[in-house]
Amino acid sequence: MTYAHTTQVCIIGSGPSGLLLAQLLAQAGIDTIVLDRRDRAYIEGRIRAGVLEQGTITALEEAGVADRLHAEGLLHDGFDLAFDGTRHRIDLAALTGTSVMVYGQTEVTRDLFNARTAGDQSFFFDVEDVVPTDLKTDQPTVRFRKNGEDHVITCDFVAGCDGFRGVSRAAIPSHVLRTFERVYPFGWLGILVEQPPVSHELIYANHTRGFALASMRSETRSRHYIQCDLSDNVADWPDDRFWEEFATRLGPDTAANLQTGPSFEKSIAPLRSFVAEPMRYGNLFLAGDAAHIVPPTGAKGLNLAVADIRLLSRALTAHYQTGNDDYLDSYSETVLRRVWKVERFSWQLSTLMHQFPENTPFEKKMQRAEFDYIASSEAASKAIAENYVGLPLE
Ligand code: RFL
Ligand code: PHB
Repeated sequence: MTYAHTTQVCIIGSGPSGLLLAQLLAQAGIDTIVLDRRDRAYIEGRIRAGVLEQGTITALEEAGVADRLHAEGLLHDGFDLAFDGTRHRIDLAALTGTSVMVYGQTEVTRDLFNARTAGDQSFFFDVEDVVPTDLKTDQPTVRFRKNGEDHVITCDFVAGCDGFRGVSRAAIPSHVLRTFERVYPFGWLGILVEQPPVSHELIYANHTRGFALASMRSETRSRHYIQCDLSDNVADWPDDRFWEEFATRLGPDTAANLQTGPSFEKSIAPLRSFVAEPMRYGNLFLAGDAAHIVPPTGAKGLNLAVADIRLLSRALTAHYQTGNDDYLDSYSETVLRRVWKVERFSWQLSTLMHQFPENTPFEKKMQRAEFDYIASSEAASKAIAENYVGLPLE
């Protein structure tokens, strides 16, 4: 037997994109069903992004889920770029009049889950074999299996919020979809540790031995990263080895403030730039990592996903409340214009701040000259700052 469901918008994926869309649409009185192949505990446990742009904070405020963020988030007025031990502060507040907030993706996700009532039947977790079909019709369907039983959802729209490895993007025929990709020849090894931050702001460091980032989640919890080889495993990096390498890359002056301790999370993430065009196919709309990936150097992945959702929720709300489809029709083009600018920034900062195995001495000199230029030019610092705090929505 097949269980049949009907809704207005079927949302595939309950990461930050899918959860925020569900919340914003619910506020507009639009009915949704959200599917995820994982469960809530797994989704909340994924340690990922840590820096929120002002636009992301505004979106979370509009969604009614910003109380804890304002109580517990850390406002940052700047961050440091460091090159072989020389530090240059990017003064976000002075250069742009805006700050960013340090508040983990795990917390954003938990706040969004809490806003939806527990046991809400518009969520299906642990689903398998999700297949969106009939996307070019005005009655798309999404089939899936749960606990060995078949389900089919009939809807008006499908929102593909299922991340980079989801099924939504793959449902767009290859003659329609164009993809653009750059895979970087290294990864980031990240640890979480119950120790105070090295400095009260983030430090992105390029050292001859590779990149390092000193970040945080609170006044007592730090998140640190180092560039590692793609072939490395977590087991290759016991805590002692991590701390020694991290301290070396930060340089002695900064490392003097480093407090080490046992890590309680350690993972390796590859770095990738990726964009899929278009972000609409019939009544399927892609958002977040399902359509684009940035390397984490500019802290843009989560913020970009939230920007997509603000535009998608506006478009769907206009459709249901006024019958106006202009925003739906311009969604892909509007979003992609901004996506490419953010891709450019993330790629530029990644290119500046890492050691690339293929770099010749000339390219290393170019990196150093770019850093010296940024450090000596308010215009160059401002260009970094305005991208870091977040470009306008459109
Ligand atoms: P997500 O968070 O990947 O959520 C997608 C959801 O879809 C589900 N899913 C499916 N559900 C049903 N059927 C299927 N076939 C499905 N396939 C997948 C998944 O279980 C999941 O729950 O995408 P979303 O919502 O677009 O959010 C995007 C952000 O999560 C992402 O941009 C950032 O986390 C990127 N990112 C980072 N961004 C930063 O700004 N700073 C960081 O430090 C940072 N670190 C990271 C990251 C992404 C990582 N990934 C994707 C491997 C570190 C990692 C490891
Ligand atoms: C983090 O704290 O996880 C973080 C911060 C800034 C980045 C990337 C990751 O650019």
